[in-house]
Amino acid sequence: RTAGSFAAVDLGASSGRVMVGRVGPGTLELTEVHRFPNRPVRLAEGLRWDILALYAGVLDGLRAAGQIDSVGIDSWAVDYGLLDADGALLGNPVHYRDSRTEGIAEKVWATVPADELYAATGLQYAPFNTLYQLVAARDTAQLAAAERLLLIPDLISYWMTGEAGTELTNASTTQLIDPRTRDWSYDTAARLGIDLGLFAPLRNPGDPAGQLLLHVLEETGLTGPVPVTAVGSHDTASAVAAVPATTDRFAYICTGTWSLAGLELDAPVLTEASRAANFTNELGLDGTVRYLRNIMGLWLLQECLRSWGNPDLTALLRDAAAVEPLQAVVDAGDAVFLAPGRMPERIADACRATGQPVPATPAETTRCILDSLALAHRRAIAEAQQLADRPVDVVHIVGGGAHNELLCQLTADACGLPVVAGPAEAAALGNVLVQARAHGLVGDRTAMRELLARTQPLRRYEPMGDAAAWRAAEARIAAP
Ligand code: LFR
Repeated sequence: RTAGSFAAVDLGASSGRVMVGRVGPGTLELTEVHRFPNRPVRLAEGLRWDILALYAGVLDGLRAAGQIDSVGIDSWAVDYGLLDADGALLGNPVHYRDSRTEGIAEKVWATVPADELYAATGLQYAPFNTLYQLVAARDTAQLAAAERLLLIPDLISYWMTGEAGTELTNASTTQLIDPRTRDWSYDTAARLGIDLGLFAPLRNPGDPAGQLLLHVLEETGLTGPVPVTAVGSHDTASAVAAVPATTDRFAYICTGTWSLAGLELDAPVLTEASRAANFTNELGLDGTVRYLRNIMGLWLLQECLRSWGNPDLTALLRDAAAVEPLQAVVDAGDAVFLAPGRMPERIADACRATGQPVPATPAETTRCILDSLALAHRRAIAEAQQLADRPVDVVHIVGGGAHNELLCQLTADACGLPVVAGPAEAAALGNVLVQARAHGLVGDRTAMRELLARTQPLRRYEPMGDAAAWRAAEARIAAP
């Protein structure tokens, strides 16, 4: 066999899609066959994912995909569904932006101090790490009734195949994995009373993950057997796998709802300085570590667009490009922006609190957001190089933000490095390539990246402008 078709199910925080990748000798083509909204639902009990709507979208996508050689599933990280002893889902999975984890970290750190937690798991502090979610859920009727915990892509995979597993790259975002052993951090779980028996056995990207069940074949019109292949089921792991780098000296920014900015390393960085800088060591393909920082990302803009009644984005970005640069910036890494709602007001508040001019129009607010993201990209990439002692010559921007020319140019300017933008559908491409590799159609990670660099349209941005202006802007939001 020299060619194959692979369906990539890629679920993001604001939309899901099913893409079909055709891989042949030296060729890689991706087609979107179905896209559907992901609309979280606010209930009295809190913010929930509409997981059945997502699964229905996945099935629609597979029906549109036509006959394929395999399916792979990736999604956002950390969240999960609980199953009872009969294998039925208990309730709607809780959204990572739900407020149930407020104040939980302090409770956890009283048992396992933050520095010990970092040394054991290498994970940044984020209130939504699965570990904090599970501590927040302690004593709930739902957790007491649960026999199984499946991370979101593993849940979708379980519904399609009847087989339960825990894919490693996504497991690494739970804060219950030791990035050195790439196995559970048994000690961390025991100290916090978290039952690791809830988790299904670990599996690696490329592992077989079962076959579509009969009723799934019927629903989708596919002819069996159709295997499901484990991929980097954390979307960011799949996206990093699809960074079209042609050198080792690269940094990446995976842009979408979040900006995930950092480096691909061979080993975790678990120093105190790294902890203080809140860098995370998530696991990637083939024993790599995704050493990166979470930045609020285009969420800031998405939430503003929602408040403004969804105006035309192209026009807004054109107007933002004409606004005077760096008038006001906010700390795009600040967790104050995590929750939904009132985003233009919250950005204005942050500008006011740091004694800067308050953006008055949507164009000014948009410019403030993009300048702030570029500044946060600059900081993350500078600090990652320093903390890991790994200098880079180029920054790759993959994911949805690769289409945002202003963001790409500002990032090049702020970092003082060339930016190579694309592919926008990196997560789906990484998903497809891992399946293709498991089916013997592509070589190692380097070969995958060469194929991407040769086949995907990329755009290069050279740094321009005034480096001192970015340094000055950074000083305006630096902690006192
Ligand atoms: C990006 C992402 C990030 C993760 C966040 C929450 O889609 O997966 O990597 O930190 O969502 O799960």
